Amino acid sequence: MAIQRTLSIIKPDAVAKNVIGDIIRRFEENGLSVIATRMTHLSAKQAGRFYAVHKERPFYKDLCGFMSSGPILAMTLEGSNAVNLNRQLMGATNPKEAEEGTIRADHANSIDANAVHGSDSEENAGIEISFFFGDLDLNSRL
Ligand code: IDP
Ligand code: MG
Repeated sequence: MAIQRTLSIIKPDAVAKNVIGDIIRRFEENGLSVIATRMTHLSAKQAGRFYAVHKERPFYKDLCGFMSSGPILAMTLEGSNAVNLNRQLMGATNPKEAEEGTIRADHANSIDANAVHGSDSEENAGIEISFFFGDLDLNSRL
């Protein structure tokens, strides 16, 4: 399987619950390496730019409000099949549908406050990584 990079965000609900360590442990135990991190508190406008693909969706305004409600931890993960592996570890968007043992099954309270974001394709991973990180911030672990 090809080595890939993907963007993960620990959302404001999970940061507030103090489960950053538990989430990163799951990535590391499953063969993903953290190659960049950034804790930040987005404005609603910045969250809106990040989630621009969803701007026509009915939940867009709430999503931007939630993502700017507190600090987040953005990180770049690197490893074999990183995009899909991260999505598997996250679980389904709606925690009620998330498989047992996934991050969202264990830490998400609702479809809005669902603990983590993960890129959904290699192309979007590239775009999302550049939203938070420049080349000099990315420290390959290979
Ligand atoms: P994903 O985070 O699993 O990739 P997306 O469909 O890309 O899911 O949606 C982005 C985020 O928007 C979700 O993580 C969730 O926080 C929020 N969201 C998605 N669908 C709904 C919904 O039906 N109601 C409220 N929030 C939603
Ligand atoms: Mg998505």
